[in-house]
Amino acid sequence: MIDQYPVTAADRFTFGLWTVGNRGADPFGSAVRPALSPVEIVKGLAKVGAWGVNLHDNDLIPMGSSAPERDRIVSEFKRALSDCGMQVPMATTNLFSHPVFKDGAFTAGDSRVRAFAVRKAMTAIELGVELGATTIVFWGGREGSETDALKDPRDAIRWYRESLNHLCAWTKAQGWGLRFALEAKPNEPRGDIYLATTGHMLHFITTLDHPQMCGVNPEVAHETMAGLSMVHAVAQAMECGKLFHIDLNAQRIGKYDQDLRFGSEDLKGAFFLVRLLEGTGGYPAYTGPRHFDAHAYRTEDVEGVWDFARGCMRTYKILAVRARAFDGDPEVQGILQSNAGGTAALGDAALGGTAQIDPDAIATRGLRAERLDQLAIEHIMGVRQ
Ligand code: DIG
Ligand code: MN
Ligand code: MN
Repeated sequence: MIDQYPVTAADRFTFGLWTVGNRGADPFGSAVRPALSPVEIVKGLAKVGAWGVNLHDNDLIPMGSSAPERDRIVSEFKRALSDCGMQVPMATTNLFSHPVFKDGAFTAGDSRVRAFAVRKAMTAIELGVELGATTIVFWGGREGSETDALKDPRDAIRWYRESLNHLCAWTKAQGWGLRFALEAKPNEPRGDIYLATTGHMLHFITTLDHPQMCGVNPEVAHETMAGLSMVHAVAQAMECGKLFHIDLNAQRIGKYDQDLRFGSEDLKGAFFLVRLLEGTGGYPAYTGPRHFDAHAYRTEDVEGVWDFARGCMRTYKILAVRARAFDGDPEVQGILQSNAGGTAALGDAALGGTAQIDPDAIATRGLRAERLDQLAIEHIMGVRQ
């Protein structure tokens, strides 16, 4: 049977080494799957049709590796990338695993830790550049608190800014043309994480010395954990030109960070997110990588991991077709057009015409959102072409 949703390099699907390399350990149980080497992951992702692979520094190079060992590992990885035609569009730094970061990295109260974190990030950025990355993600997993008795959040934010300002200035001086994408999360592993949502990050960027090189990396699970709309977070980032990267996965509200297969929860939210990214609703499409920051269920063996990876990409492709069909549906367009009259830009004419506005008549008008949403549901369910 011909696959109607073939994955191609043009889809720009990427996975992190840590995603398909996740061994299924959780806070209550040890690993259930064997470790996959970075080279095995590159080969496996190429086989399922991914375009690229992302990494934290220590996903590839164990902390404490000697320079010759580091060079050997990188050389072997680069050979696998070349053999498989895989890209490395994004790189990031692990600023959360080592115990030294227990009170944060860029926001640690101990300035020696902050300096160590900035130096580690600089080394990770150099690795990313060596592998061809153009985007550097910063996820401040340990930048938070369990008790605010320990430090004033204003000190933490100031230290965060100081670290990023240094990294922006240093990176710009190298002439690499990199962009930084800041990733928000409301909690876990810290009780509360500073700059908890994409909205917080968008404001924080405006306070930096080099805001133009900084954008956001919203994640479905993280906005959902905060009880917020990922669609609205991404739309706001796109509207101000700050969607530099995106972490796609799935999440049930009110739970720990599940990092589930894309589209496996809240299918309607995934549909409207894909509609934004694909630009079928009239605004420009997102042109960056479609990165799946997710992992397979603990129940899975290695074959199940590749089922997970295929599922992420296939669901995205199916929803992209459904979104195009939805926006190409004459009945959908008819309802959208019937509501388009009130979207004229506010101006003298509109304000001048306020005398003709009959608020009571407008208040009684129905918008046919029920029919429109039913059409969306039917396109998602595949019963309407
Ligand atoms: C978790 O959501 C974070 C880390 O996996 C990584 O730093 C970032 C990259 O997408 N997402
Ligand atoms: Mn993420
Ligand atoms: Mn997550």
